[in-house]
Amino acid sequence: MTKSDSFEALTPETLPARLGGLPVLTARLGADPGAWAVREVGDGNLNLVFVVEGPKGSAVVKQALPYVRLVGESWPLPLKRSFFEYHALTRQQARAGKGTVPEIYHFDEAQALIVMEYLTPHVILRRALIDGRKLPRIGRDLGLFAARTLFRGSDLAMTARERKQDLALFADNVELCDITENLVFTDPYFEAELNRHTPGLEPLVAELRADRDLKVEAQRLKHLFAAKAETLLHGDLHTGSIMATEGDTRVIDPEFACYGPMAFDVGMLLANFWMSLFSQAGHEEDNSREPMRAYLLATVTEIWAVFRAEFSALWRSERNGMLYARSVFEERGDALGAEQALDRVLHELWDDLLGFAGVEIHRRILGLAHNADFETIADEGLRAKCEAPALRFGRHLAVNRHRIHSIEEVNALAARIDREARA
Ligand code: SR1
Ligand code: MG
Repeated sequence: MTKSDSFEALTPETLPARLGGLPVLTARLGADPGAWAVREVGDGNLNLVFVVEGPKGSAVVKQALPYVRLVGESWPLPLKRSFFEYHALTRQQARAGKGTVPEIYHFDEAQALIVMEYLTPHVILRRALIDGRKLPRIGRDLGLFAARTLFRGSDLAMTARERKQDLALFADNVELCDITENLVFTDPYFEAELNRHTPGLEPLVAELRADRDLKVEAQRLKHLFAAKAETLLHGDLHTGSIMATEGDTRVIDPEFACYGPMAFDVGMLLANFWMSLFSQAGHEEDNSREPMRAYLLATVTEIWAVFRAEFSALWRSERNGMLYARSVFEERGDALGAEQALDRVLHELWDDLLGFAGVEIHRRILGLAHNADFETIADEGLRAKCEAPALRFGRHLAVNRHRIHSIEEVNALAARIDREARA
């Protein structure tokens, strides 16, 4: 990690001269920066992303901007988010394993930039799902990633001192947490200034914003997100934060990392697969997306099954932290007690992830930051027809989360609501 001069945003033209002296880059790309080809490829809401290719190899340079790219300079955002992203990536790699996130080559705190592996021929998972591509590994890889990062970043695995020190480090990621707190849990449920929705949804939007049970549940979930500092979250684990090929899955972009409830990451992740399901009709020609729908639901089932199995295995083998101490259970001959406690923890996680999934769906359709699954449906009438059942499904999850018992039940409901909307 190095510090250099005061912040200045890179451009494709200035990058070779400004970073040409970095040994990590010259070693990887070639010694002559004049021979590097640079292109800016950032299509997210916040940052600059450059792909740099030289005679010997390639790298990505990601740089934070002092404002929200999606909105402009009127919404300032601190550069320190790249510090949290860098630290989250190092922890995720340690907890989930090498090859689950991009390899980090260099971090410059003052320039808010991270130099990392260029993932190629990877594609953003969301884009692949829009295109109807079925990537066979993602269910297993994402279930493992979530279980390992969430378990190993919590008091189940860490000592109290270790976790509290880490909690203190990430507690300063205030502004990005604030974005999540407002954009996910609050803005969708009233006429917030930056909200927008597809024309035609007005009656349903009004119904949802007048729905007291939904509003109370969304605020209970916000309370949980803000108050339950259970583990280090990725914080923005949607299908746009995943790059994949047929044989490899990488999780990127953890700048929203903060301590929060385990269920948040899992809920956001599953919500994005369900949204993909509801959006398929907008990308379909001649009923061709039926196998894709089956694949999406099977992937949801697999993520949850792999997550549960891995979390349970870690509970049995690596539960050496402050919580649910072995001295109370196994070491007293009460292994069954530890299993009972595991069931309770998983049950609570399940209830909460459904709620987080519900509000994530709402905010991607009603709030500021929409997702490409729906946004790329050019015909607004068709888009609204895809979004409306997703909104109803999200409402059902958020309000009824304590009364839903299995992933099969949720998937069957999603499939039915989607089918009926297309009939
Ligand atoms: C102003 S940032 C909007 C959204 O983009 C990011 O990807 C996060 O999802 C955030 O909520
Ligand atoms: Mg992002």
